[in-house]
Amino acid sequence: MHVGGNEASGPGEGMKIETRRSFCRVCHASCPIDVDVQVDDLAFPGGKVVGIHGVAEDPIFEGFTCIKGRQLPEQMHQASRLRTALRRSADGHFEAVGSSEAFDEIAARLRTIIDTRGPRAVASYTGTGGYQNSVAVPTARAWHQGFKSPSFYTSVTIDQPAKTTAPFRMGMWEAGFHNFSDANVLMAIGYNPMVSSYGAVGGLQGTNPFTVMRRAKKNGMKLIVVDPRRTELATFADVFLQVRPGEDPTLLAGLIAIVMREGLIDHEFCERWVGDLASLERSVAAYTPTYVAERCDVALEDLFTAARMFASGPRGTVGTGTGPNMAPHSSLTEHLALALNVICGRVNREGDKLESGMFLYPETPRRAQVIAPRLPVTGHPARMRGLRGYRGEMPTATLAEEILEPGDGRIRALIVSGGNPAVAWPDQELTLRALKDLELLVVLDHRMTASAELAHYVIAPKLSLERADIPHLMDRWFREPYTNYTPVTVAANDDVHNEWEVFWELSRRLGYDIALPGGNIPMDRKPTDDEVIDLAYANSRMPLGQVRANLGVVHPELAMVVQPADAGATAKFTVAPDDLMNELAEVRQETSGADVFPGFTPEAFPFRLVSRRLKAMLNSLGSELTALRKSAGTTNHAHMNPADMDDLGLHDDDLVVITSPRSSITGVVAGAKDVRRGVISMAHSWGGGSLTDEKVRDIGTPTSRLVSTVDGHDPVNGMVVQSAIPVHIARADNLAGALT
Ligand SMILES: Nc1nc2c(c(=O)[nH]1)N[C@H]1C(S)=C(S)[C@@H](COP(=O)(O)OP(=O)(O)OC[C@H]3O[C@@H](n4cnc5c(=O)[nH]c(N)nc54)[C@H](O)[C@@H]3O)O[C@H]1N2
Ligand SMILES: Nc1nc2c(c(=O)[nH]1)N[C@H]1C(S)=C(S)[C@@H](COP(=O)(O)OP(=O)(O)OC[C@H]3O[C@@H](n4cnc5c(=O)[nH]c(N)nc54)[C@H](O)[C@@H]3O)O[C@H]1N2
Ligand code: SF4
Ligand SMILES: [Mo]
Repeated sequence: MHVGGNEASGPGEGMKIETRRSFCRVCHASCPIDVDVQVDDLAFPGGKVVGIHGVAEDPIFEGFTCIKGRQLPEQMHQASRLRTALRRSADGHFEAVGSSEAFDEIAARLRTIIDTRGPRAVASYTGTGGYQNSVAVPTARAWHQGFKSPSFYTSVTIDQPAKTTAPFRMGMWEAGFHNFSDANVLMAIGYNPMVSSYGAVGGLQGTNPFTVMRRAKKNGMKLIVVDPRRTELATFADVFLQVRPGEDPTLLAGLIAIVMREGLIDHEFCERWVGDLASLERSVAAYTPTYVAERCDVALEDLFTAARMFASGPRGTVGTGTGPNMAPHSSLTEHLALALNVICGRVNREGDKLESGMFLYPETPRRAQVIAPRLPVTGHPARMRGLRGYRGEMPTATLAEEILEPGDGRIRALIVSGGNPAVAWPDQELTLRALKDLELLVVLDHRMTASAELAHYVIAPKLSLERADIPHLMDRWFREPYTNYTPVTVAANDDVHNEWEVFWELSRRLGYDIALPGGNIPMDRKPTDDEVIDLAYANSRMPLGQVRANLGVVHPELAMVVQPADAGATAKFTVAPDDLMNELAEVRQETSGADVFPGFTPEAFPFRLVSRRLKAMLNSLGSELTALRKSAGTTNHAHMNPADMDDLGLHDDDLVVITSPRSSITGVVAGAKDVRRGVISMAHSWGGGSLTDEKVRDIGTPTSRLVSTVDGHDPVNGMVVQSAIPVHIARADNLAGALT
């Protein structure tokens, strides 16, 4: 303990400050932090968070934090933070209510719905805010299993679901693709880790991204970036393909065709492990370099350079991010990227070491062999579009219709755990109608969001520093076999709950069990966060006691080493499955990716709206925090190339109406030379729960209103088009004009 503040955190003289080690959970990156806690303020018996610092001695983060994580003091203690449960009264007002009373009432309503409509009628949706909590998803999932309700949803199915489904269909390499750490080349298609901390297969993750990228470049790594916007990542690129959005399947088919025609593939590897190489070669044949260069609008020479640079490796991967995974034909794109890795043999071989320790999950064999392809989509049927659940969850793009569509199994109750459907789910108009139609909507959020405003009950959550936790997402992606853990940093002293506690409170009242891998959560007494973590991660490769004793430690001796293939290993990759190769043939007949929208014409919708992340926001979170609002601004600008603005007679700060085949939003234009022509680049999940945009300059507008749940949906995983959306842009001379 020391007395007095330090300059970085700014607490005043004479305060008693304790510095406690934790890690940030505002986003998934899990940056280690030192938290200055004032312990002598009587108004904060659990401790007051007054400063956040990076941990310079951490072996992989080296002191890195971002602007969002540094706002934890304000997030924890700002006046507008919800600290008690709220109940919507008959006249529409919210009133504070003790959470115990709220849980009694919610459980009673759930009882009636389950008894009269069946368990399917009760759904939950865990969003990004819940996902950063290591026990939220396991508990919500197990809660549903406790009363046999299949209606478990998360934001993953509207994020990059092809990341789940495509590897199953192609087959997986047990030892994984090449690591980033010793890559000679990296091809990054539509992701931007410098802002998002997201890094795709074999890609750069958010662990100190700028320093790590500079080092990799210094060591000679070649970088190919494919993005309609010259992103922060693209500034490091050796080759930058500033593609037309929505044309990634064409680009990838073209790259595969060049690599195959020039004999640059790994023949020996393909001979042994690929079952249908000739079919792939036939399927990409029509994607000639001139056709591809023209359709994607990249220089022919750059296309060849990228293909040859990637193929010469010898180590490194191609990976995709949310851009192409939200554009038309997302499963096909993801598949072709994986196939390019496979035919170039970019997998870990016998004796190679895996980069991440994957300490929190059960140890599985890591042999240099293929896990046979299989269809992953075998879950409970959705009632829409012939879709099904996969990996134990249901596709979120159907949830609004599951609520609205009459019939057996109709969803009547929804618990939202750290999500903001009103601005994030595809088709805002449909989503708002659905949320208002529910018999019971419970939202677990510390902010009064557009979704919370529609709830019957809002439950106030513990925030990250009030919870014990493990970095369950990064554990698979850390660039080294690294462990971390945080105990509770400051004790909560309001009527707030960890996500697991909410499901536990309801289960106790309903008489259901929550069965986790290590056993049932005790119902006769309230366990601690740590006990629940132990139950949820009971089969971890490293016992959790050992994880807790190793905070921010790299364990080189525990790296997994790839074992030889079994003598009888026969499974092979399917790089050219019939359905996807048929889709590839259809793509060749399109004029552009936007053809997936019925009625699309290039004249009616000449622009493409692409999605992006902002460094000072996390989806809809951020504008309530002073420094983030100052950095991000109060609207999600429609970033446009100045030459396009000139053509349309637009100036910075002008209002425009952006119209897609589905709907319209109003936007505020900002000139951006880094955006290619014909494109507008906008962040998602802004705005509120109104379909008119009079507050566009104050709160922005949600791009999700432009999106349809039907047009261009993926037949396997139900993913919809949320980027590369065809749009028309017209100047709105005043706001009234914009609203017509
Ligand atoms: N058009 C379009 N649509 C998109 C996207 C796009 O790019 N374009 N992106 C998609 C993607 S990738 C995603 S992930 C989704 C995002 O969809 P959501 O995850 O539903 O949206 P968020 O705005 O991230 O909502 C997270 C909420 O969690 C709350 N929260 C933060 N911390 C905590 C906590 O500790 N506990 C609890 N209980 N709550 C907390 C925040 O206040 C916030 O309201 O949107 C998808 N929709
Ligand atoms: N600071 C910050 N960090 C975040 C988030 C945030 O909101 N803010 N959100 C978190 C979430 S929920 C997620 S899922 C991850 C996402 O992480 P990323 O996938 O890295 O997300 P973005 O930074 O939006 O990068 C997507 C890129 O795709 C490009 N793009 C758009 N359409 C296309 C297309 O059709 N083709 C190609 N080739 N490129 C295209 C965009 O221009 C953009 O540069 O980030 C997470 N991290
Ligand atoms: S990148 Fe920023 S928000 Fe994400 S964990 Fe690190 S400090 Fe927190
Ligand atoms: Mo996401």
